[in-house]
Amino acid sequence: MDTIRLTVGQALVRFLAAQWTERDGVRRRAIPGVWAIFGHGNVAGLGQALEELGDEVNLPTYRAQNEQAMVHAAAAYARHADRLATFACTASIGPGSANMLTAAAGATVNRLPVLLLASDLFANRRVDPVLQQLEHPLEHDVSVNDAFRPVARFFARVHRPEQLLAALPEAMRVLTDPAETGAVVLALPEDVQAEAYDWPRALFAPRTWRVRRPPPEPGAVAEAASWLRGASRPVIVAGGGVVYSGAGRALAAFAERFSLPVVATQAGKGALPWDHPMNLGPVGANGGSAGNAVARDADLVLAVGTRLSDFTTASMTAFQHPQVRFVGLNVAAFDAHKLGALALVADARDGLAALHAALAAAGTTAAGGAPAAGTAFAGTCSAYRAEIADLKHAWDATVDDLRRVRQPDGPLAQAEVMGLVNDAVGDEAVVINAAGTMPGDLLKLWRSRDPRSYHVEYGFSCMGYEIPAGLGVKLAEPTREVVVFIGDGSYLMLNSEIVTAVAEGLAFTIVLVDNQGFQSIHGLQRAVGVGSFANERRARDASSRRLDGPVVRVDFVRHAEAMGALALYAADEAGLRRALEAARQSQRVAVIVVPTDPERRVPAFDGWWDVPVAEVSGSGGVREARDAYEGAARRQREYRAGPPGSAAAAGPAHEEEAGT
Ligand SMILES: Cc1ncc(C[n+]2csc(CCOP(=O)(O)OP(=O)(O)O)c2C)c(N)n1
Ligand SMILES: [Mg+2]
Repeated sequence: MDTIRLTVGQALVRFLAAQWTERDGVRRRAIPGVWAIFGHGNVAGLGQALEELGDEVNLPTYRAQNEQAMVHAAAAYARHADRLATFACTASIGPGSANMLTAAAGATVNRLPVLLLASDLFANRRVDPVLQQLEHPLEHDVSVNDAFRPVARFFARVHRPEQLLAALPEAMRVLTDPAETGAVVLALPEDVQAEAYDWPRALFAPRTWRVRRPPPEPGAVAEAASWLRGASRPVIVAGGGVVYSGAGRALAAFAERFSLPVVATQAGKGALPWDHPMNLGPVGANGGSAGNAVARDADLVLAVGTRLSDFTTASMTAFQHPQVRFVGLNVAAFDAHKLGALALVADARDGLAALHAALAAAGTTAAGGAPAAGTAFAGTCSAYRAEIADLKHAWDATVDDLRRVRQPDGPLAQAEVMGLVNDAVGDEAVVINAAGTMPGDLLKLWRSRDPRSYHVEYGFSCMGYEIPAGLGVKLAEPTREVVVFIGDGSYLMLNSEIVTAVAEGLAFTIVLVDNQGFQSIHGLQRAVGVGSFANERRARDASSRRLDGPVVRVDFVRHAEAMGALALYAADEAGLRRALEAARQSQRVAVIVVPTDPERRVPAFDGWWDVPVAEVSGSGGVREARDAYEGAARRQREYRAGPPGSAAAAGPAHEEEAGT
């Protein structure tokens, strides 16, 4: 056999550089780069290999400030690249690798590929314990990296070099499979990384991973089409899967042809342009008036590419029609079957095209052999269409009104800030956010034109995702304008990748909304009957002994400036306009600090979120909140058992008798 002698680190570098993905005839590098923070666990292994071979094979190394952040950056890159490419991340043993854990879970929750090369303790155990080794008294092979197992979609500890021959193809298969993807972890002992082996040369030949578009089962398509034809108030819920599969055009064509309203989740927003006549805006706990109205009365919900999280279902209260039925179109069977749905396990784009064709065909036969109406399905009835148009019109007017600046002299309301920023950067810039009050407000108020222009991580809603995601998106599409919205709380948690943006010359705008604390949770806290407690950024008061003293002032402008950013303060409307202009002209990362009034909040539009309130309490406020909670929870529905009487409906045409 033709072999080449390389260390495990060198073999990994050569292998990763040779991996490609292909979809719809477009081929691209699967792993175009590596994020790294070195320590003794990887500096002599993978670090040596990246230095010696990285340039030769065109696998550049990016040096982050925080391991969690580099995994966020990789996940954001993958999301912006429709999951067709991602970064590898190498971290040292112990704390370095453990720091990747949070973002690994975030990637898996959001169904985004990231390849984590976590360094591990000596396989040969000549040194035991090595610095930073977790010593388990009973299980000698346990390390901190075992904590990745529940959050990873694939995990392999490579004790011997030749194990890579089995592990690498599995890792690539999971990374490039749209249904299985998530965090892939290779735990690499410090000694093994530097160990040499005679590898078959074929391992390093270019290899292309075809990203599959599984077709739907014809029987399921026919049944779903017959359900749609029979529905009088159907609605489509568009999730992230619509975006990743590039199904925007198929969705628009389908919705237009049959006059089907479309509502969006956080990951699906942007699948249709905001001003598309069938786009009724967001649905669920953070939904708008139009989206939640059609959802409430829908008798058929076609859920496409969505995980149907509690925010989408408004904690199981969004869909109130007594006979509501669900069709789940999803590449992952796990998601397609949620809410007792008729499952179409398929690629979103091809699944929609199949449904489109089935509905358009004349004389479609309904499931179970019952003939449907003999003519082609023209779409929903005119009364429903008129209702859709009215709802859309009213919702657009509400958004205009919420964004309108009422207090130009400041402090601005968050909604006003969003309107001003959106107007300045347009609807094609990428907006990024993840946690706090902003995801809900952006979902309602931000206007995006295309699927990549809205990037809010709301699967894990991980504080600290925001700025690293700016790096990831900028690396994925350097020419597109990027605006990162970040709260003061998230900024204080993870701001250090500003230094990386400076080092890499990545210019984007960070809008830091300073409302002096964790105001989302502060609002929630008061809604569940608890008073203000440990959420605002306040000093400990000497007499109350609580954190209700004066606000702790933080000079965010000087802080950002100290890291090398262009830093600006925008106290009012005119100031924000000026700062946005300066930031957009800037060749380096810019931070605009905007103080806002936390009490001028965006209202809810019939959206509810289940946050259980204390069942007993000495506080009247808590007891009142509990009563309100119990009242609201009565609207929760159990969808998974199926609509009432559904078992008797359309059974199969022919049933085989059970064997006797
Ligand atoms: C890593 C992490 N820890 C805790 C939370 C829970 N949490 C959600 S929002 C929030 C406060 C965010 O504060 P800030 O960034 O200032 O945004 P604001 O709520 O004020 O809009 C917290 C603590 C989280 N989402 N992520
Ligand atoms: Mg805040």
